[in-house]
Parts: sequence; structure tokens; C-alpha cells
Amino acid sequence: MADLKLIKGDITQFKGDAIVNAANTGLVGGGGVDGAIHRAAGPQLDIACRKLHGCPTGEAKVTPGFNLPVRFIIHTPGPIWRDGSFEEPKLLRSCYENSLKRAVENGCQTVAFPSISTGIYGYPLADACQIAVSAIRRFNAPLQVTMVAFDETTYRAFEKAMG
Ligand code: AR6
Repeated sequence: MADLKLIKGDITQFKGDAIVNAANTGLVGGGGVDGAIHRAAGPQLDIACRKLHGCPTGEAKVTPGFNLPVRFIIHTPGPIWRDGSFEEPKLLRSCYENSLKRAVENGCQTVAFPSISTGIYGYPLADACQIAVSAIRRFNAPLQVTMVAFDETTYRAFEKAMG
């Protein structure tokens, strides 16, 4: 079972094996945490992302960490929230599961996640936290997972979901 802890902060400061990026399906960089990761990793990240030819929602692809203090960046496009009837919960769960799979495949032991889809993509926070916590805790691998909440609201919502 993966072990889960929660911190408040900026995921680009995380020192470990991998961080996860809340990307878009084009893997072309954007705002939010994606923008912060691209700025901190440097321009080589954009070049590496373009070679991956995008990524479907719910799946995950890997690049090196470049200027970040991690070996890998795992890019996963979360679902854009519409009304919950467009497989958003299933797709969000897949983001976490597939990102964790990529981490294990690459020999990672420590991986950090931002709260996928709950910013620009508008996923309701409490529901997203439940899915994230359950997907991570049920994942059967010896991984130390850190949820990095960028703001107090997200931190509190994860605290509640973690029980
Ligand atoms: N460290 C940790 N979390 C962060 C950081 C950071 N440096 N910056 C923001 N967050 P969002 P999404 C939090 O919008 O909803 C991009 O344009 C933020 O407060 O980054 O999955 C992509 O290219 C929120 O809690 O991701 C896509 O087009 C969480 O990260 C789209 O946004 C996710 O917010 C993806 O939207």
C-alpha cells in the first residue's frame, strides 16, 4: 500500500524521485501548476513534452525533471469538470493510478502530486480529494506519496479526506 502524507507548498520545491504535473492533453504547457513546473524545469521540458505527441485524459507520460530537484516529471491531464456524468470521477482516478504506475516503472520511491483538476479544470474539491486519497491508498506499491496543497482551502480539504 502506498503511504500518503500532506504538506502545504509549491510542488516545484519538492525533492524526491518524481513530481506529477496537472497537464493538458496537448502537453503544451499552460497556467496553474503546469506553468509553474515549466518555468522551474526550464525550456528543455517543453522540447521533451512535444516529442511525446500529447497524452489522453486520465493517462500519464514521463519526462526527465531537467532543472527541478526530481528525476522525473509525470504528466497527466485531468478531466475538465462538466457535471460529473462525463466519466470525470473515473478519469480522475485513472490520473492518480496511471501516474503511480509510471512512478513504479521508473523505480521511484518518493512522488509528489498536486491536486489534479481542481484548479482551472473546475473539479469539485471535496469529491476530487476523496478520489485522490482512495486511489493513492489503494495502490499496491511501496511508494511514499506527498500531496502538495498550494493553498489553505486545498490543504484543509485533503486533511478532511485523509481522515
Ligand atoms: N504547486 C502545487 N500546486 C499548485 C501550484 C504549485 N506551484 N500551482 C498551482 N497549484 P491547476 P487543473 C494548484 O489549475 O485544474 C493548466 O493550464 C492549484 O492551486 O494547475 O488540473 C494545464 O495546462 C490547484 O489546487 O490544474 C491545463 O490546461 C491545483 O494545483 C489546466 O491548467 C491544480 O490546479 C489543468 O487544470
